[in-house]
Amino acid sequence: MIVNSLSYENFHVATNFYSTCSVIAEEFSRLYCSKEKDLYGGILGRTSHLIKDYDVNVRKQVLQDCDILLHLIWETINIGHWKDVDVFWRQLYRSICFIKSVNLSWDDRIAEAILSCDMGLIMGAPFGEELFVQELADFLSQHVSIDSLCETEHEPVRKAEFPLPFLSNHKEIPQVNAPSLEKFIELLNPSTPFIMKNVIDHWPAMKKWNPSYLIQNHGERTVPIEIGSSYTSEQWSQKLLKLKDFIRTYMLTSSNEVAYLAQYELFNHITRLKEDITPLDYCAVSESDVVTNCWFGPEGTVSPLHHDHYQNLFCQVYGYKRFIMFDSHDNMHPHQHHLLKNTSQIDVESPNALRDFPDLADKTAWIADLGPGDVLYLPLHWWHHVRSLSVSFSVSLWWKK
Ligand SMILES: O=C(O)CCC(=O)C(=O)O
Repeated sequence: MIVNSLSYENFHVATNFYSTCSVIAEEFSRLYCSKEKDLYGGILGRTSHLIKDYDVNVRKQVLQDCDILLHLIWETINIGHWKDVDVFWRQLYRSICFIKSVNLSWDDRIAEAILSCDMGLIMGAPFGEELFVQELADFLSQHVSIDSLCETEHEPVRKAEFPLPFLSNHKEIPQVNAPSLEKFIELLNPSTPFIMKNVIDHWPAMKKWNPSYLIQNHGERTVPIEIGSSYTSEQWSQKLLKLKDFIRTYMLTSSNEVAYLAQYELFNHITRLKEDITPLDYCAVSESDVVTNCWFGPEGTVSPLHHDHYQNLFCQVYGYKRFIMFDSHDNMHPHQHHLLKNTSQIDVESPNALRDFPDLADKTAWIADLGPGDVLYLPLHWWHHVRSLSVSFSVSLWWKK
């Protein structure tokens, strides 16, 4: 049992998680009994009862109940369109994953317990649990031993030589050293990109985040990974992978496939990582909550030319990336399909780009090669094509003004 090998303080933490489970199961069983009066309410009622009794012998039964419920809910949440699924099912899914995880951890099945939390975080929805699931996963992943192989030794990252595409007009991006907030607001005025230096150098992430650190500290965590050279390609797919397997397969060994942890709110999932960054004062200008996404992948990831409905402060923490950008007013021939309306049909790296889209010759490509510590300001709706020139970890801060 994990608690036997841990301190009193951790025993206390684990016990708290356990009693929280009983409250959650009871609450859901009450909701279900009134909402559907069916199987779910019945099983949950029994689960909450079993948890309350807090008897080692009932854990097997609780785990069985959890598996039955997860199986049933899985079917419900995966039928039809994801957006049409009542959030209630996803909340229930996350809460059962939590209960299952606590029970597994009491049996010292730590890797399975972490996986259960992660499944709840990825497929489920928050149920007002104030980060219980994230905390449990963080707590457990500090007590799981990751086999430390020599391959995880950290080596300095090198930037690949990648030829610039043949585009008629290039423009270098201006650089500015750690501007004050007032200066930053002034710089926003022409609505053109610029790079800020020395604004994130103090982030602990700048020293910590590298493949070896991430394997050793968060390797057991499961995350959604995109497979394929770009989201517009036909072979594109998604899978759930443990961070250690993602890194080992796609970054530490050569692979024919490109895989990318792309545009993912990783800090809502692995909350401990959030301690490694500090919010930027510049985001104070935002009129709504800042959306923080992580982008982690090997050399060769490509985000095809597209634009977003946000202003962006793109923070390059580890490795190198190349941005090729065009003004928001340029017609970059977006796809017709409503799902790809923000994505251009132009592959700016293709040798045929100018032949296929001759008006590209009239447009200016703003090019920025970002390295560790660089923060790029990318204005609202500016088109951008992004390629990683090494293993790379970036954090984008999307905001509105
Ligand atoms: O880094 C990337 O691959 C794409 C980044 C991006 O599109 C964004 O931050 O909006």
